[in-house]
Amino acid sequence: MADRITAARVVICSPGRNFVTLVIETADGLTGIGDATLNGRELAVAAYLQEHVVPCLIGRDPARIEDAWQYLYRGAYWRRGPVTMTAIAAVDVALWDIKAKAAGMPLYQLLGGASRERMLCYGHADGATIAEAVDALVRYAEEGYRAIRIQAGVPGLNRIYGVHAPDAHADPTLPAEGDWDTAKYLRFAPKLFEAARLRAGPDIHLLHDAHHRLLPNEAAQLGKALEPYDLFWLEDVTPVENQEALRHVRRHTTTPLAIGEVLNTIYDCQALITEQLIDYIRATVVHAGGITHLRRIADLAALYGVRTGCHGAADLSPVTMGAALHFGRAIPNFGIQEYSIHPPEAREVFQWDWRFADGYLHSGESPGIGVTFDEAAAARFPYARAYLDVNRLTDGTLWNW
Ligand code: CS2
Ligand code: MG
Repeated sequence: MADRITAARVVICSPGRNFVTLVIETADGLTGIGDATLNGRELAVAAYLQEHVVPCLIGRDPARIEDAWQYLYRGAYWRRGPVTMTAIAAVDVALWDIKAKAAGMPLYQLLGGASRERMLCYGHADGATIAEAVDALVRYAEEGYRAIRIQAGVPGLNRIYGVHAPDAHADPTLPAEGDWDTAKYLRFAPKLFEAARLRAGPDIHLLHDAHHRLLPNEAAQLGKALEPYDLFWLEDVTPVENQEALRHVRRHTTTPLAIGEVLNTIYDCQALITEQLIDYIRATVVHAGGITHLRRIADLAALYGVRTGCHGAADLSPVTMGAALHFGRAIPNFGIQEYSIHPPEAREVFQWDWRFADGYLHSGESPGIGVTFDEAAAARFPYARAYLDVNRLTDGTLWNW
């Protein structure tokens, strides 16, 4: 007799920051969990799941993961987008968690077994000044990181992505406002990497996130200016909706490009990959439809020499990191996994068996995705509305953050 989904519920909690978790239970006594966190729009996904998806899950055979994916994608009629694909991802990961537990295997075994023993990862070295950022870089290198993203404040700018000024804003429940000046940034960035490469030496992989803020030719200028510093990747050089821009950037620089953390279906990634406009695809388990869909993206990328570089900021829950590491362990074209340290309170709600050692992340061997979720503990950390920053140019123009 096939198993049946008997219950599914959405739990929103805030152990250091907001997370949305889907819990699915079956008649055979199995429980699976999926991350449904969309930073700054958490309740949209929670409502999508609770009001529109959960009623359709009860009674379904949890083993039919592909059918569930197709049911939720095609059955919604309204397709794609971060809210829909994050909701589908949460169901997908929870069902893969259940399937692996039913098989008594760590998830990577169901995805084809290990293609590697460990996954290269990168941490975030941030600082208000070049000196502070490079000092942070050295600390990460001393901790064993082999790949480190470095972001620094830009002189004359008060609050930019990756470097948050203190007492950011009057009302913490509304978006704080960052400020931006591309000319200042383009003059500054090469100095940051000259100092970083000097202190880090030639072997540490240096990464940088331009965070969607440059126009196409500015992106080409930056990529070219950073070529002497041999970056592992330059991320989100320009807003990814305009993929024509990447053709221009690619014509002017060989600095490796990584894009895709805001993309959520293979269709959004298709031109970037098939025209080899990028070197790493950043789409992630939680925002790109789960294991089932991200595997399609990774397989397309493998045909074109594009490797994965999955998003892994702290606003993606430990559930996503667990699933991502099983995914990364199995696929042939794994590149690197972003690894942001979750708030310490998260450990009171989520327990995980993956671990960091010597610059790599190691998935665990427990059945499923290797993450557990304590709903009683979650209740101690109630949701509180929070937003990502918005960004303005110095003349007040609303800009990309
Ligand atoms: C960033 C993220 O980690 C990254 O590459 O782009 O920190 C991003 O700003 C957040 O995940 C948005 O919620
Ligand atoms: Mg990024």
